[in-house]
Amino acid sequence: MTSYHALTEAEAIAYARSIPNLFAPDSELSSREIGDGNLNLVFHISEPSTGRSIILKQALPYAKVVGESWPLTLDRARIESEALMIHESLCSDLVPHVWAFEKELALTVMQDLSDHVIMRKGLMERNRYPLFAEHISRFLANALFYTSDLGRNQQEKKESVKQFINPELCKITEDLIFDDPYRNADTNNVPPAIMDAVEHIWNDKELHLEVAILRNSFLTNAQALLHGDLHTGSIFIKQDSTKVIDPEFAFYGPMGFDIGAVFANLLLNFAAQEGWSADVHSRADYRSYLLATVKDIWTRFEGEFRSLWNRYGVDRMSKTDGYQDWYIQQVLRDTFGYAGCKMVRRVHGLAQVADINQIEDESAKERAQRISLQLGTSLIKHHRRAVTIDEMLELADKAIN
Ligand code: SR1
Ligand code: MG
Repeated sequence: MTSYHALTEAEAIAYARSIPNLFAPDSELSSREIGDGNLNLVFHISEPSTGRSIILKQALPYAKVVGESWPLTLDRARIESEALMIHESLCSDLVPHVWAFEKELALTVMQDLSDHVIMRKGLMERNRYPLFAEHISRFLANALFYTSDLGRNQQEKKESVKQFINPELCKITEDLIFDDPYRNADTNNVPPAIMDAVEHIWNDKELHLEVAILRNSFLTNAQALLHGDLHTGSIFIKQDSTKVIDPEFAFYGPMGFDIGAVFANLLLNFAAQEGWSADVHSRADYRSYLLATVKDIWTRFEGEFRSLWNRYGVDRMSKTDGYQDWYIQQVLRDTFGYAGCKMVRRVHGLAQVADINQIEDESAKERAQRISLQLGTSLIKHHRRAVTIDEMLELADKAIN
């Protein structure tokens, strides 16, 4: 058995060659390390003679974004490959296929999606994806319903909760999303121009209470198997296809955390529009598209989730009159709150977003940061009162006016 070490490109090629039925044993293969995320090595292996290609993703024993001083469990590679396989069993067209997982090397062999782009990049180029709302709402409804106590035998679900205990990756979220942005933490990366707004957040006790409530639910509410990091950098997209990747943060938590992550990242792009187009009409138009997408996703998610519940619900008590409406309302409220937390952490926390940070004009960047903080904090403060998705769109409109 090969003991763990970070693969070189030559070793990645040798490993790819050893996988049965993928490449001819003597064929020419080339490898490029293309990982641009915060945590892993990603090798793109291709066979020029046939055009065939695969991805080898290897977890590093530390967080690449910080360096070797931040050790990180390799078990996240197992979690990721097992979550991908569950997602594939529930919505096979919306995730990459996993061919193999090598535990010792923390290495997953999966479908190459280079014909797609990372959605964050696509949104920064202001592309539109007409099928995205249908795709992501179907992914969310199926992945969340069938792994919850509504769609699954409750004892089997508990076994699955055990399988996805993910303490180290959850700790990253507990700190970077639900703690550090609300105090003067060393991990923060505060843009000097908005120090006043950030200090306001550090001193806002009403806000801290709402964040503590959301953090409590993240810590304790094992509602469904979450992707756990469903931002637009975890989505590969093209006009007719969407693929959800990278579920290494997967664990059982509150459904609204995943839905909120998608909305937060659409809204961060919404906030950044003044940095990406000088034309008032065109950015207003793209902002309307982003808000319409948020509404479309929620509406479709709710419809699909209710329909799965009505057709395939396994729990007698969940059929009690009024329970489904109450449940969906709680998910919506969580979605508001987590969307807000996920916006705030991307402005002055450790890991930020290119939608904002790559804006060249300093005043447009500052405006994007301020809009994101304004909208993020208002979503958090409003979350326990939210009744319809339209309120999210209204808060977004208010933040830019
Ligand atoms: C140390 S990891 C920083 C961030 O990158 C991941 O994508 C997660 O969002 C995490 O919080
Ligand atoms: Mg990731």
